[in-house]
Amino acid sequence: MAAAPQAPAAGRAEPSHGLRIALIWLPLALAADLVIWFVWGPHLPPGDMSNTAASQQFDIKVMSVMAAPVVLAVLVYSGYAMITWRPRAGAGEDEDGPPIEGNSRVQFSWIAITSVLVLSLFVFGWVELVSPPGAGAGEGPSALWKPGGTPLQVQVIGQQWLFTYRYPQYGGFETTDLVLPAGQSVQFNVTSLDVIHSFWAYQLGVKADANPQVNNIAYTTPEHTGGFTVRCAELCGLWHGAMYDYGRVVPVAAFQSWAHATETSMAKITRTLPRYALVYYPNEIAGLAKFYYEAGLPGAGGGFYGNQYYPNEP
Ligand SMILES: [Cu+2]
Repeated sequence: MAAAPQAPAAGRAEPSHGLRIALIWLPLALAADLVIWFVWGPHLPPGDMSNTAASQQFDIKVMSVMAAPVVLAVLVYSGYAMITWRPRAGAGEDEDGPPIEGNSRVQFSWIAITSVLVLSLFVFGWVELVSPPGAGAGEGPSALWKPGGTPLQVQVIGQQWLFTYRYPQYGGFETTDLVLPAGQSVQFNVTSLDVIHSFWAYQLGVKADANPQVNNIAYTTPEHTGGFTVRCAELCGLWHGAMYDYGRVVPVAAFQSWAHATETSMAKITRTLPRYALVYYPNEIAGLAKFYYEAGLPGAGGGFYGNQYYPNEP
C-alpha cells in the first residue's frame, strides 16, 4: 500500500523509506483489520436480525476492513514524513525539496491499487444488491430481484403520522401491530395516503420510501425472533419525529395464530375498509361514514362512499 516517494539520491546511502513505512504500516493494518472483523464487526449496525440486516452488517465490515489500511497508510506516511524529513536547525529550512517526477513505481502502484479497490467495490456492491434480493431497499412497483417461493405479503401504509399494516393473505385486516414470522420471506408493499414517508425497519435492514399512489416493494427474511423499531425516515410534517412503532418477529406458529385471531377479531372493521389494493386515495376512508350510518352510530360526520353521499343522520 505505502509506496512512498523515493527520497532523492543525496550522494550518500539513503535508507529505504518505502520499506520502512511498509514495515510500520503492515502490522498496524493487520491489527486494525482483525479488530474490525472479529471484535467490532458483530456489533456493527443494523445487526443480524434478518438476511438483509446481516448482509448490510457484512457490507460495512468489508468496507471498514478495506478502508482501515488506506487510512493507516496516510497516517503512517504523514507521521513518518514529519519525523524523518522535518527541517533541521540551520539546514536550509526555507528551501523546497526537489520535485518528484517520473517515478514510475509510485505512479504504477497508485493507479493499480486504487483501480483494484474501486473496481472490486463496484463488483461487491452489485453482488450484495442482488443477494439478498434488493438488499432491503424499495425496488419500486415491479421488483427486479425477487426471492423464490411465495413471500408473506405485508402492506405498509404511511400517513401523517403513523404506519398501519395490512395482511392481504389473511383477509386484508389492517392493524398498527407489525408481526412477522421468523424464517419466512416477507414482501413489504409500501405506500402512503398523503405525503412522502419512509418505512425504516431498522433492525430488519429495510428502508423503503412510502409515496402516495406508488407501491414500493421491499423484501426481507427475518431470521431471529425479537423486537425491532420502525421509524419514518422522511421529514413528513409536524409530528414526523413521533412517527415510530415497534414490530416483532415471532416463531411461525405464533405468527399463524396471531394472524388468524386478528383476522377473526377484526372482521367487522375489515369489511368497512377500502378493498385491499396496492395504492389508495385518501378519501376512500370516507367509507367509514357508510359503516357508521348503517350501524346507527353517532358522530360519524357525512361522507362519500364511492359516488354515494351518506349524511350523518338516519
Ligand atoms: Cu412520515
